[in-house]
Amino acid sequence: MHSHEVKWGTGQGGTPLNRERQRVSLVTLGEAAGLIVQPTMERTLIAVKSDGVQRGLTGDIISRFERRGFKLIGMRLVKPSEDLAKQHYIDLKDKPFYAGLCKFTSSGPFVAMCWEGQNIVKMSRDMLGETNPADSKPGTIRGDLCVQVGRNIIHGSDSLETAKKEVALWFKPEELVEWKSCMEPYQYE
Ligand code: DAT
Ligand code: MG
Repeated sequence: MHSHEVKWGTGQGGTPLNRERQRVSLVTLGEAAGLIVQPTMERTLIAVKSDGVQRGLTGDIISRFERRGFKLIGMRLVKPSEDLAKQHYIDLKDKPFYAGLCKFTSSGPFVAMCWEGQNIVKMSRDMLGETNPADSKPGTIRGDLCVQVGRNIIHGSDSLETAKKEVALWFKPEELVEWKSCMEPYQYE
């Protein structure tokens, strides 16, 4: 049966399968009309930078993402090459702090992680706080755990497009693990 042939209501087509088809058709119609916006499942790059690792904050940071209900699908502890650090921060290449930033980043250790969840790009940026810890609200990672912009302990992709690029920069496809979380039915309806 094509979706436009679905009989609405409880009469004909009232089997569970048809009811599910009707629901899907209604959602599709709602989306097309712009009435329903489905949140998207996204992936993002979160990294504990060398200052965060040195200060023993890796566990706290991972814990916040776990407790929020996001899913870890990739993790690597690395000492990045200076080239990789430069590539990672390429958008900032004209900033006066670029060289120092890349040098500091490549000193390692650096914990690169890929996390997955609905709307995770924006939600994780909110969890990080502002770039400058001094502007970050208590309760955020930077607002709770650090003081200065050059030692702000964590990286998070700032848009979906950046996230795709950054996850690909730090992870080979086979380093990302597809797994089904047993918590999912209690996090997403
Ligand atoms: P964010 O890490 O919040 O995405 P960004 O991409 O603008 O911020 O900058 C990347 C990193 O560069 C940032 O986490 C710390 C460093 N940085 C930014 N602005 C700086 C500044 N004014 N002085 C020193 N380091 C800075
Ligand atoms: Mg950034």
